[in-house]
Amino acid sequence: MQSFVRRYWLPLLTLVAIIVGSLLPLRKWVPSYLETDLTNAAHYPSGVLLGLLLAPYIQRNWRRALLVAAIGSAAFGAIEVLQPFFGRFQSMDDWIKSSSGMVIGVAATFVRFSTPRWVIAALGGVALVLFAIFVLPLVQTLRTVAAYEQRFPVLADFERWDDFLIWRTTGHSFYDRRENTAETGDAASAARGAYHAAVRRRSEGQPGVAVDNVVVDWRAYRELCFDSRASAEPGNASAPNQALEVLLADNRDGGIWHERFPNPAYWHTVCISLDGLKAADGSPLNLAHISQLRILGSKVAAGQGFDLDRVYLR
Ligand SMILES: [Ca+2]
Repeated sequence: MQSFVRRYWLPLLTLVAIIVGSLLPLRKWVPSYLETDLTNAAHYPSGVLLGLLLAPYIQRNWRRALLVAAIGSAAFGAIEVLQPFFGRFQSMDDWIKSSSGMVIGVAATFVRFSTPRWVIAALGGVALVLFAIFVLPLVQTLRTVAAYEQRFPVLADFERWDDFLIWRTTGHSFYDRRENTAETGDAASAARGAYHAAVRRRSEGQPGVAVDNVVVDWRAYRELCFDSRASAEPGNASAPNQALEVLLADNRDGGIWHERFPNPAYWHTVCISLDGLKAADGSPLNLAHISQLRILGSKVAAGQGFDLDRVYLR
């Protein structure tokens, strides 16, 4: 046993680190908007690493490789079973990520100079695709956070594609970046810049956009303002009666404020006083930790929606 530990201390230490990392209450140290992406991103590389570190034991022996893969998958399964007892989420997906990483790592230990090029290319290709699927969402989230913080207190102006990273559409909505035309060529539209976002529905229903999981303290600001208009597209019969519903949620369960505002078919600015906003249960909204802002239009036919430009705090 002692010689086993002495020989395989590195993979054993890695396994212990993976177990500890999987059971620590991450929420205490990691911002909530990063937790999911961060843990998702960690599973696959840790599996690959463990598989690779066991190369001295596997020694290109298929029976040992199968044994390592089986024991490794069982260990990752056991971690998922234990996680709820340590305040972490249990997920079949996580087990698949860790185990597929392990299988890739173990398979890579068989590669040598004489291995046919196409086998190496195929293995490398699969490893890269899995890496992209599991790890890139974290990179995307970090980019989003950086873009948001750089722009703050302007939450969107749709002059650059960054805003389309930050703002996601809700339900079956989609949106485009549209040029501001001469029709909006007044001083106010000049302040809005050259582009706006056209939020539309793929099928009948409420078009909408939301920004979430990006936490900057809003307490220093008095108002949330945004420029909008009902979709001016031909055949939009609902335009004169359109309304926009604005929803703000803080980091508490049920910490949600929402209200409806008329949205005529011409550009106008809506400003909402942040002073004294209350959640549904009557408690003040926590402006230090707004976790979501959602702007939803009235129910419209497919292809219809609303236009949105500068969303900002002041
Ligand atoms: Ca703009």
